[in-house]
Amino acid sequence: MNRKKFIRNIGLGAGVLAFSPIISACSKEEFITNEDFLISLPIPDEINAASFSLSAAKTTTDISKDIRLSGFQINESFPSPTIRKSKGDPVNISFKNEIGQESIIHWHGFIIPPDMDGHPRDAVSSGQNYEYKFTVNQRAGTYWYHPHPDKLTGEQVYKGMAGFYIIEDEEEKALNLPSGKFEIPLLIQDRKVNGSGEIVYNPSRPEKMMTGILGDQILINGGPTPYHEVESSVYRLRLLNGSNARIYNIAFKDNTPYTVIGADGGLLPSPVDTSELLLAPGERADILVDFSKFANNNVKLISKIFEIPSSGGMMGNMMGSGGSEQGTGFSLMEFRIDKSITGAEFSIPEQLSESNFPLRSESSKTRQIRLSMQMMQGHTINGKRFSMNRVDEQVKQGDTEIWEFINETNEPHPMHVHAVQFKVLERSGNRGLIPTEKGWKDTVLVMPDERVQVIMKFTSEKGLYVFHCHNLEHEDSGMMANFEVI
Ligand SMILES: [Cu+2]
Repeated sequence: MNRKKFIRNIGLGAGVLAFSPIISACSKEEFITNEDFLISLPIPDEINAASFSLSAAKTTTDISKDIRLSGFQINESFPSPTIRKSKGDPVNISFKNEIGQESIIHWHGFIIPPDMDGHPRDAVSSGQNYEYKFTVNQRAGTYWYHPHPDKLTGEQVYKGMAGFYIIEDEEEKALNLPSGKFEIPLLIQDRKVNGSGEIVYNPSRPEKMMTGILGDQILINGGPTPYHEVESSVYRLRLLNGSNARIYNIAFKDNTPYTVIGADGGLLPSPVDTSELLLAPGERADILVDFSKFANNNVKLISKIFEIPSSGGMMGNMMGSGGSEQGTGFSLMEFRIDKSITGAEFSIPEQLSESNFPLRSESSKTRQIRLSMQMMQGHTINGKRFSMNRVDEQVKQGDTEIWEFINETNEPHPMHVHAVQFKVLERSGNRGLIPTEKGWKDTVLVMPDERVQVIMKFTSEKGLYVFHCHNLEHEDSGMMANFEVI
């Protein structure tokens, strides 16, 4: 391995002081970066057909000359192929499972019938197929797909099964946003690489029980800290955090601001400029970046250091075999700007989409969803671990409800509700709402001690769906629950 890794210590992070003297002996790493940027950014192939197969099988691939992945691939592709469709297009997808474990695919962010949603009870054994037939009748946006079997989701996503599912519609097309080579999907994942250069799924006990698996090797679209050549003009980056547990704070190294135009469920009502943005596992952000604004020719997209109040990450670190704690800074990739090529002028419209979020006054009920950690039990929702056939919540079809996620643990939990898009109403504490929370969401980050209220209207078909933490080790250890639309 000839990769250069720079780790700089800045002493104790503020969060550490809450712990015992033994634990406070560790220091917070400010930045981990691979400065080589040797690999050109891979762009996954696109599927546009009305009928197609997704065949999952065991594979071993060299993802660089130093790093090998023995995992699972869909259609022999890592990451999985990007599916791109228009709103209203019917689709027939045959999922063929040949990975040696049970599996099922979930279409993250879609409002589709319960037997199409990839509920863990629909998992099929290896050697079997699952046939999907549905129509997506919801807003354009950056959605994605990944496996969802009970207790095995973390391993299967980690080993390579995850891809974009992009939906387009007329409202979005009318804006003429950057497209073609000016529209770049970026799937961000972290991985642990062992001494022989193998990516292995081996969460340590503290990672399983507390932090989720945390690695120090960043992969963008499966490429280790890659580079990408761009022109001196405006690009649309579709960011997807497909990591099991790691949260990123998306920024450019020189702090150049960018414009957030979309979130999980598509375009925001209006653009928001920022220079950093938290993106938790499962979340997406659509951003516009004007590369003519950068002073240098080479700019690094990074995850900027951030604090998590009373995070258990240090504990995971202390007990060995985990990657750097949550909040550590990382280089993600490098953009190389060719300043001699300037694209067409693009001015960002002041209004992007019509906002018709549900109002507080329309809500018929407020449900409290307690996220807790119990001795010998692990992570729970309202005191219980997931049980396949127990119905935990019932909601009336057509009703609008407020759900209040209450984090009673010292870990962050990105909470995802299937079959709806919601609007974040408020968050306790100082953080307030972040730019992506001005739009439609299906996953919301709930930090330790926070209470976050979201409002949503249940318009999906009647039946059983799940909601869960999108830290996949938390999900697999039981932080998931069933809700039934009646
Ligand atoms: Cu969690």
